[in-house]
Amino acid sequence: MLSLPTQPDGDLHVGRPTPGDRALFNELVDGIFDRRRFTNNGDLVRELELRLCKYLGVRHCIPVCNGTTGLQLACRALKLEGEVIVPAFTFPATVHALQWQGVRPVFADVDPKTHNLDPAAVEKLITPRTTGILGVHLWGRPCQPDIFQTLARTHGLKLLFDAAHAFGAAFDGRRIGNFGRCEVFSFHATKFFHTFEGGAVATNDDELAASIRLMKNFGFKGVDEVVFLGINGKMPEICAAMGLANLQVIEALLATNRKHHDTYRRALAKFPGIRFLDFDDVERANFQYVVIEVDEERAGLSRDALMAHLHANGILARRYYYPGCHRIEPYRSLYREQMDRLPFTDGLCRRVLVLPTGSALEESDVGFVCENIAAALCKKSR
Ligand code: T4K
Repeated sequence: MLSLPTQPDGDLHVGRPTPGDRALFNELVDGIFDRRRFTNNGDLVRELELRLCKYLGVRHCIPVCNGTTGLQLACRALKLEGEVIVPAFTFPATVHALQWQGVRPVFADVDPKTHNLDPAAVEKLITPRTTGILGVHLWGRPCQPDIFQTLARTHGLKLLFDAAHAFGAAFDGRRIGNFGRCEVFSFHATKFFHTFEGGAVATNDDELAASIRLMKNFGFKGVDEVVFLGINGKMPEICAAMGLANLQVIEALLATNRKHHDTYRRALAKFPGIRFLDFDDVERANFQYVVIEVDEERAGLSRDALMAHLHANGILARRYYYPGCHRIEPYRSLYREQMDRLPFTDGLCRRVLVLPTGSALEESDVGFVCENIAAALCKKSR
């Protein structure tokens, strides 16, 4: 027998995964073994795709091995080249997907109120070299996809979205997955909806979907006919089983996230220097991240001091997405001239702290985190 630790390593982490419907998962895994079909577009992957399409109301939702590969496939299938405008306030994978394809990322600043890409800042950066806009629905809140669609149409640009955080979110009554030329989800274990590792490219464009399907399977059209350059972007059956088990609990998880978010807000919004994001009526967020901004002057302590206090008490809050993609390699070396022109992004990188949430936390855990934050703030203001 293997001797592995059986105790959980603490649930007060940002990113604790949801186990989904475990009985269904186990049943599906038995089926995988019975059929001996482990990967290569098996029954469960096909079933997951059907269910995802139905849930999102989209024509195609192609499962892939992770969100990063999904972004790379999308960038390549859209033939992005030259320059593409993208936020720097995002996970590195968003920008890596462009650079990996030899596309120059041009960083636009974000709106400090929403944390999402600012359309006015994007418009100012459009040049004859621009071929596309890569928006990010940060924290699972839609990033004004209607405005970006108009902007892309006006300037003849390709528009795609990194929807890594936004599964289950909607804008103006339409689910994320239906905007731009395509939208890419991450189904990583830390995400609202996950497949352990995984992702999907959602699109209503049949031609684009056909080339992504070929590309994610080495370019194979038939059993031994390869029609163009591809990679291995396939999702295995075990991951699809997790996805199907998670789809069963998605509404309950959304309700839990919403409840935790509201509890945090009720307990903490009264403290000077702590700000929560406000949500618009046209947006349906999934609340998978509880994001606060710590204004050092008004709060009496810095974001980093608050984070250190929480870590010392076993609460693993995270300062996503510090220090911003413009300040990490290879971008800070390659694009020095872009470093100091993102004041709102830099401000958020100094102030934002993400708090633990999700199904691993009880209401009392959220209370414990709030008490610890309150204690740190009160101590400093005494
Ligand atoms: N675009 C955006 C905007 C993204 O946020 C991401 C991924 C992508 C694209 C790329 O999608 P993928 O290729 O990953 O599908 C984590 C995730 O690894 C990453 O997927 C995610 N974004 C990012 C926001 O979070 P780290 O570096 O923070 O991971 P790590 O290992 O520090 O884990 C975070 C916390 O979660 C820890 O406190 C431990 C906890 N955890 C994690 C795992 C994996 C668990 O408790 N159990 C687990 O199984 O990036």
